[in-house]
Amino acid sequence: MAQAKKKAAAKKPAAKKTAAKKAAPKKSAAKKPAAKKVAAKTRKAPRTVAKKGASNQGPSNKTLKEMHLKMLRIRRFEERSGKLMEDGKVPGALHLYVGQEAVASGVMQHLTSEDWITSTHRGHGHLLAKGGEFKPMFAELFGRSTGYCKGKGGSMHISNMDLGMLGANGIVGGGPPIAMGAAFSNQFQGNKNVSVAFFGDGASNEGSVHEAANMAALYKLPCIFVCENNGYGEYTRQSKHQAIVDVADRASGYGMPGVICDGMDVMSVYEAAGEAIELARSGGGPTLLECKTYRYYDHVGIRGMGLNYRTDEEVEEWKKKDAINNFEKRLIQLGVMSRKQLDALDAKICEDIEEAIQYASDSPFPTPDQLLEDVYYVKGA
Ligand SMILES: Cc1ncc(C[n+]2csc(CCOP(=O)(O)OP(=O)(O)O)c2C)c(N)n1
Ligand SMILES: [Mg+2]
Repeated sequence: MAQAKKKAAAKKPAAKKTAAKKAAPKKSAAKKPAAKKVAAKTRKAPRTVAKKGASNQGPSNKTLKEMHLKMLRIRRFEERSGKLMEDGKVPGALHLYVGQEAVASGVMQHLTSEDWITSTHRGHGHLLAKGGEFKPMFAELFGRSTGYCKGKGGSMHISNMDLGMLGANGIVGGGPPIAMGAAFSNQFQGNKNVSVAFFGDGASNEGSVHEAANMAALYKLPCIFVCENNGYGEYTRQSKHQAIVDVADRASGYGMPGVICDGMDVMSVYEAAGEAIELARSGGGPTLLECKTYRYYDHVGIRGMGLNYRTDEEVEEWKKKDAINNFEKRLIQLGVMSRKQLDALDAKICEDIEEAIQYASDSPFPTPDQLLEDVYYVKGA
């Protein structure tokens, strides 16, 4: 049903769908306050709320285990990286992805290394879920020549073309136009690959995001716009930076389906992303997928509690929905993994991380003569 609605929406030309035209009569517009007009428009959006939990033909045990592994690798990598930053071992700022693991893991489960993604300033989780390895990731964070970008990208510009990761990005809203361009290239080449743009609720206000979404819908590009709505843009609550509650409501304005899913539930993300990616692969064009989620730590660094822009109670409430804890309970209930197996896996991940940190620490920094290698510059300029 949800699928049918979305497909119907995708078939209609964008111009016919715009609620703005229907709300045009000046008389009623003059009488109604602006807030009511917005509400009327959003009700007409081709938005669906993704169903919670598994469908009848649920994913295999292998898939469930892979998604769990992705989430746990991200959690442990991020917690350890945050501590290293606090200890002064990582130069610069780290934006941790802890709390949002279900989004990257549920989406990436449907992608291969041939599919492209663009990331954000909070990008470690995206790269790990796309197949990133601990050693070159820590090395990159440490600025070493064995890192994914030979130590010249760091946390906020980490990328790897072999894995289809077009880059984390220090420019908020910088990813979607790149993902849209990659989707254009896929369409032009006639392959079945898709690109996925991850961006935040804050970024959803950027002109670059609107422009990319507009073009993607116009050309029916195989591009999925995944908004990770964690309720804050830096230190500003969502209600203080945009007048809408659901970013997915903007989808109708672009001319694409909008879908909301529970970004704390990897199954919810997996299902919703699966439908959107399938639609894009089969030539049905883009989807705006909004994942409602939360970051446990501060905008930067590893401090989580006692912050002046959100309450500790709010953090505790979200932690009750923790994607990993709840999914582990489900895996045990389903008999997919035992507590003992889960603990052993956790210990192995932590061990691999320590080994990777040692590797990164022992790696050399790039030398001054390598300064201009692998970077774009115009000679003599
Ligand atoms: C173009 C641009 N404007 C402003 C900033 C400063 N800035 C860095 S992160 C951020 C907030 C982004 O919020 P959101 O997109 O919701 O991502 P989140 O941090 O919540 O993951 C801002 C405004 C920036 N880096 N780039
Ligand atoms: Mg945000």
